[in-house]
Amino acid sequence: MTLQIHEKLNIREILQDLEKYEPRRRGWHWREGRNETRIVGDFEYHESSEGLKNYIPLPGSRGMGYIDPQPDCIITTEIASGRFEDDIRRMRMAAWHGADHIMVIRTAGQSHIDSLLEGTTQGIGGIAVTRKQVRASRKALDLIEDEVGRPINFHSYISGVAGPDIAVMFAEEGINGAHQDPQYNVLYRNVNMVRSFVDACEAKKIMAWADMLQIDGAHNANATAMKAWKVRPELMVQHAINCIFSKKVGIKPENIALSTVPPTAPPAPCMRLDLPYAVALRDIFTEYKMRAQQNTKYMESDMREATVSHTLNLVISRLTSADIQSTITPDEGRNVPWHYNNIAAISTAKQALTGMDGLREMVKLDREGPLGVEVRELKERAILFMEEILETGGYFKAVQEGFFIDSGYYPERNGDGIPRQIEGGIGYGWVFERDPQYFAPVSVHFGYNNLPEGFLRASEAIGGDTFEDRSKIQYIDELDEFDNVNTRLKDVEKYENPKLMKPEVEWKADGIVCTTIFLPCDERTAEFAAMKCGEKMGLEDVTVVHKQCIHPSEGTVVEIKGKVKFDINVDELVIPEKVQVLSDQEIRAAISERPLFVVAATVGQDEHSVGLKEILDIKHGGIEKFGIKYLYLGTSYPIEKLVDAAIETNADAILASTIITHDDIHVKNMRKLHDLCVEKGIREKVMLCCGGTQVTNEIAVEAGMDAGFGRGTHGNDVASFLVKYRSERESAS
Ligand code: Z98
Repeated sequence: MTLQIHEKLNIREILQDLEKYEPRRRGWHWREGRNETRIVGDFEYHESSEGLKNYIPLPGSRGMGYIDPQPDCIITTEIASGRFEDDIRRMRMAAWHGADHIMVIRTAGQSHIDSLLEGTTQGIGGIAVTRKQVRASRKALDLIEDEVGRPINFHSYISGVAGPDIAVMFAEEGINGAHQDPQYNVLYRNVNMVRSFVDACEAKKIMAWADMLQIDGAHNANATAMKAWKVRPELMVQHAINCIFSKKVGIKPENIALSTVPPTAPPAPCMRLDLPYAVALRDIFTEYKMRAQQNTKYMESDMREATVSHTLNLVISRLTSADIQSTITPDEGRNVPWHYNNIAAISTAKQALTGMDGLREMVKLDREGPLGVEVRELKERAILFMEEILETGGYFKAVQEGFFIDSGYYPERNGDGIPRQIEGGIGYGWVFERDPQYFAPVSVHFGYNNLPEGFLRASEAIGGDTFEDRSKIQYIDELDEFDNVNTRLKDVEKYENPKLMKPEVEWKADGIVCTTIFLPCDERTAEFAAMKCGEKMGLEDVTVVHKQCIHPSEGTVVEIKGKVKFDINVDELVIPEKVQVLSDQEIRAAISERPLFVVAATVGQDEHSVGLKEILDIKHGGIEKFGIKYLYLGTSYPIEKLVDAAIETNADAILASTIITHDDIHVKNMRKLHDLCVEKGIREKVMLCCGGTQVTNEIAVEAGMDAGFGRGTHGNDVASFLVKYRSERESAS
């Protein structure tokens, strides 16, 4: 099975024979060709990696030959629609834009689930992770990575009391990376701390076998703390605990990644706080990898604000280092995981990292000044924190005393940390010392195992375990007869016909659209007025996803989402044939070989000049940019004089603009222009083009023009036409 670029990913084919599917590889994959100088298009890159086979480049690449250089670090996107059949399509789109680390966060906190779920999907307050979802996603990613020509890392979460079970399933299914940090369970999910650390030994051991990359959970302290910048020393302590613990269990340091996050965002003077923190981390954790998370603590529903904060975070990544660059969109807060916002965040990372390629070769961090002082202070605070943990009697005691997520800047303490009881929490009392006879017949296991005599490996006792013999993996299909992928696909079956579609945001054919509305009133009134607008526009289930006060009484901008009921039938659309526009280089080459001269004016009693000037002037990419020379004669220009000017200057073309349309004056003017040219004997020689807001190519051609240009026309459209039409006419004559 291979993907065809012009065909949609077929989920039914993915599901076919899924019970037999074997992931093609295990382990994490870094981008290839880093640390090499690379030429892409006209440029040399110093911090890039191998390019993609298929990709969507940044919009600005238009003037640069549509190049799509790939930064050196992995780019992450979190995909979380809650339906794996829809997630898979988003993964494909994300990969084309440059993501090669796909994290799937399930809508039901995995830590709330007490065992490995097989065969279950929805119905328990969200989506839990199941083998079927994981396998289908990995199978699709195997195809997607072939399509883009770069391995894609698939990632999820190993947490809660079912952590070790999940780890086994992930290892079996070729998951390449996971969050695993026992501190996360303890602090945020109140899993008993002893249980959490014991389970983590087993989970980490399995991750080490599967060569998975591990991300810790320190960033959650940042997101949870009242004043996020105050917990910087604690974040370092959390990183340290999980790093050294993981290393001792057996994960190799290059597979241990710190989930670093710049702790603040504007309006804080964030660089002065975040940069020293980033430098201090890199000073201490030299042998580990840096997963640079985007700040989420201060992310509201405003895309623009999130993008600026993200970009500032990316400056830090380039000034220090990042092995993985994470991206997140405000959608998490808005509860609308849009496909295109995933892409927007990936593109922000790709754009900023590429733009700052080689920055460190030119800009040096000055450790002599305030940066050095601040870095030293942070490290000292973190070390003092660690020492106090030891004095208190160790990590468990420290947690019990509420050391963590305290909003004081250590050694200051505010007493508002999250205390957990050593003898309490979920799973308390379920840790037992291993009996001397203890024996687990598995090939990967942490700690004591009473290997029977004559056995080299414990799993020999059962003739190999699932890591050694995949045929022993029990694949259980979904058991819910009402809510499973097949029933969900059936509900949207008619949209498998590519001629039929509906707008969508989250799930296939969900009908959701998003609209931006400005209302000239205060914020509260605007919120309700915007919902009313949505209803009047025929939307259902209207909700506000974002609002921003522009002025307390003058206005508010509101973004709403709502559902449309209708379908779009492609067969009913009138789609004019797409005009193939020559590239800028092709136009320039043709003009330099044979110059072209045009006369231009806004004709009749029409004073509009802007549109035509945009087409002519070099400033806005007008035809002048390609070397075409022109004579601009002004507005309200008589058609007779325009034709005379063309004769006098021996022009190759006449560009006439006509905006006013009452009484069909635009059509009459075009006819008159054509007729006059015929009368004066130049119609065969001169190309006639007319433009205006109500002009279309069809109207213009019918009125005797060679081409018409309407809204959205740029200089290159006109220049391309002139070049192509000139040679077409010549070869026809
Ligand atoms: C990120 N948006 O990292 P539940 N373990 C750790 C975690 O950080 C998380 C979970 C488990 C963040 C992701 N973090 C949020 C260390 C989640 C998930 O039980 O499924 O919620 O655990 O990019």
